[in-house]
Order: sequence, then structure tokens, then C-alpha cells
Amino acid sequence: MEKYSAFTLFAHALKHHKNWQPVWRTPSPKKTYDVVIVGGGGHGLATAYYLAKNHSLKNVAVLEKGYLGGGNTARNTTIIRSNYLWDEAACLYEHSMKLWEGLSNELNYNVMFSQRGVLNLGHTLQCMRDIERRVNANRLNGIDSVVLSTKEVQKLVPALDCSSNRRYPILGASWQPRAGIARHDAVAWGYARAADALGVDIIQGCTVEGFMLENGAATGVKTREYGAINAARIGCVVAGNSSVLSSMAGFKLPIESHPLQASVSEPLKPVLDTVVMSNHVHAYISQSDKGELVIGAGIDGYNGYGQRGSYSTIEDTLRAIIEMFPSFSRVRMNRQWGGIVDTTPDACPVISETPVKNLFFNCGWGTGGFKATPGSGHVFSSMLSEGKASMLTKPFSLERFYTGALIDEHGAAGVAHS
Ligand code: FAD
Ligand code: PYC
Repeated sequence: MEKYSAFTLFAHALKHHKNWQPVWRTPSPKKTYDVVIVGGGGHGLATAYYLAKNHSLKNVAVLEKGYLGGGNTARNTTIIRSNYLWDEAACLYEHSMKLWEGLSNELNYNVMFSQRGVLNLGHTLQCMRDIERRVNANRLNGIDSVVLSTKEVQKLVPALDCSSNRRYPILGASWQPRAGIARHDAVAWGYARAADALGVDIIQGCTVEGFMLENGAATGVKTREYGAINAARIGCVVAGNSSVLSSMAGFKLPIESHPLQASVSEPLKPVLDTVVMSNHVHAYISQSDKGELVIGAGIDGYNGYGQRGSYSTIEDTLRAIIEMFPSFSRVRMNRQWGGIVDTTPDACPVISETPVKNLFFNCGWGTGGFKATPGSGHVFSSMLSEGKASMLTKPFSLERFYTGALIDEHGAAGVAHS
């Protein structure tokens, strides 16, 4: 038998170990990073990866106050779709969908992207008209989207109660076959491992408490644990904490932070092999590979930064699920949790330069940013490398809140969260 040195075996184990941990790094106070990214969620880590991979910027640090992917990235219901109404949003989310389709290969890490399709149910004539409008718009943008009748919906999801005597009968649905779900922590870890391998410094337990500003330009960040860290450019990707960070730099963002909750049931045998969303009764559900029913709510109406929500919201959500799936009424719920999401007035993200030179924000994804993780990182890396917006990101600049060129995706995107 061939003999391997202890070093070779260790290096091999490190390379192929599923529970890879980034080397615990500390920033060098003397160094000026090309880019510092604040926020080690999926979007921040994806940005770092594409900066190093596509823009050859390896002198990059990601600063995360907690642990990687511990924010909304690990708390969401992982629904991935691109069936948005307006061209600007549809193109951005479709860009992301295409990246999802090659992501496990790209990262050499199984993100468990499962294209099992998504149904957005219609319960009234007006819902169906909105669905038809959105499906037509999607098709014009080359996005796979069809309208299904009640019968077709029932065939796809036998457990769904499609009888006409329900309080909210199902009149049909939009169906995007390429939509699906993925494993959220694998996405964060996959990007982290790949960015780390390209030389990015990933620094956990590092809280940004302020910015270093000179003549209207940012020159670095002030951190609680490591003091000042210098940077030529700074990208903030902190989701529900975005307005806290912008106020440190002296400007306001049109963003509100709200709790958003989800829960999972005990594991069941396979019973649901697609994603079902209902705007009208307001709940969404899929079944994870472990068998748990993954159920998500609408936002809690009040503002807050606590990663938890109120009991009544989650109770209403479970009521809505039972309305659609009466056979789930005896299923026991295992866990419930909340994240803190960043909503904008037009339910679209902000990917933008700011009034402070060299300081950029990527936020406002609200309840729908998990699906955007690869696309968001990809386009934000271009912005940070070039210092300006691209075709895809231009419509999402802060300027739209002054010019009024809003991209109103409220409800139209097939999920009504506010
Ligand atoms: P996060 O993962 O929140 O990362 C931001 C990071 O910044 C955090 O780790 C935080 O600790 C760090 N941070 C904050 N302040 C500082 C600081 N001062 N210094 C250093 N670090 C800091 N989207 C979908 O597309 N589909 C869904 O099905 C879906 N369901 C959802 C269900 C729930 C219950 C929730 C809460 C969200 C859901 N979303 C969904 C939205 C999605 O989760 C988010 O839009 C997305 O994960 C945001 O990713 P992010 O990397 O920007 O943010
Ligand atoms: O945007 O698809 C979505 C979504 C589902 C649940 C929360 N957001």
C-alpha cells in the first residue's frame, strides 16, 4: 500500500472535509484592503468570492459580527424563483437563477439546489388576472412561467384541497418549473470556502461600529474587536442592520427593519414535492430533504431588530396552511424562529453608491433575498471593482427614491409581505 505522510493526509482531510472551517483570521492593522465587505451572510460572502474570482481582487476582507451565515441566510425558507413582474427585477432574479443552476459545480460544494417548481396560487378572479399578467410578462422576458387550471394544480399537488366549497377556493396558479429550494447554510459555507481558498480574509466576531471618513470619503471601518481597518472601498451587506450602518456614515436609507418568521414540522414521509405559495391566505410551504415541512409567514407589522416575532403571526400562518392542506392539521411543529428583514418602499433592493465616496450598500432585499444570493454577489462585485453601477444594477440605485422611478414589486412578485 502506498504510504502518505501525515502532512499529505492532513492536507487532504482539510481540503475534502465537509465541515470545513475558515482559518480564524485577524486583520492586519497596517494593511489597506482593496475592499472590505461588512456582513458575512450569503450576499457578502458571494460578493467576496466573485471579487476574487472574476475581478482578481484578492486583497479583500469580510467582517462578520457573529458567525458566517448566522443572519437571514440561515433563517429563511429557501424559495428560489425568478417570476417577478417588472423587467428590471425579473432580469436581476433570472441572472441569479442562472447562477444557481451551475452553483454546486462552480463552488465544488453541494448547495442542494432542487428545481422542484413553485406554484403561486390564485383564490379570486383578481388574483388570477394578476397571475396571468405576471406570467405574460415573465414569458416576454424568456422566463419559464405558465398558468395552470385548478385541475392541473390538483394533479401536481394531491395533498392540496382544491375543492370548490373551500373558504378560499383555488382557481388556478402560476407555475415556474425551474424554481425550487436549496440548502441555505451550504450556500454560505460554499461561498466562504471558495473565497477563502482564493485568499479572502474572512474575519468572524468582528463588529463594525463606525466608518473612518475624510473629506466626504470613507477610508476604512472602526471595529469593536480590532480597532481601525483601512480600505479603498467598503461594501455593506448587512440586511436588517443596514439603516444602523448608514446612520454611522451620516445618511438615512429608505429602509424599515421587520421580523419575519418561519417554522418546521417534525419529519414526515415525502408528501409534497414542489413549493406552494399563496398570496391571498398568506403562507408558503415546501418539504425539506429531511422530511420537515418548511413553513413561512408574512412580516410582523412592527419595526424591530430582535431576531424573533410574535406568536399571533406564526399562528395565522399555520392556520392558512391548514386551510390549504387540511390533512396537515395533526402534524406537530418542531421549531420556530425569526429573522430581521430590510424592506424598501417598492419591495426591491438597493444596490448603490451612497452620498459617501467609496462606500456602497447592497440591501433592501427584504423577504426575498435568498434567491438573489449568487446574482447579488455577482453584480455587487462588479460595482465594488469598477466603482459604478452596471446595466443590471442601475435601476436599483438610491437615486430612484428621488426621481420616483420605483420598481413596484409589492404583491406582483407572487408573495405579499406587507
Ligand atoms: P444576512 O444573512 O442577514 O447577513 C448579514 C450579516 O451582516 C449578518 O450575518 C449580520 O450578523 C452581519 N452584520 C450586521 N451588522 C453588522 C456589523 N455592524 N458588523 C459586522 N457584521 C454585521 N428569501 C428568499 O428569496 N426566499 C425565501 O423563501 C425567503 N424566506 C425567508 C424567510 C424568513 C423567515 C426570513 C427571515 C427571510 C427570508 N428570505 C427569503 C429573505 C432572505 O433570507 C434574505 O433576503 C437574505 O438571506 C439576505 O442575505 P444577506 O446575506 O444580505 O443577509
Ligand atoms: O420571495 O419567494 C420569496 C419568498 C418566499 C418566502 C419568503 N420570500
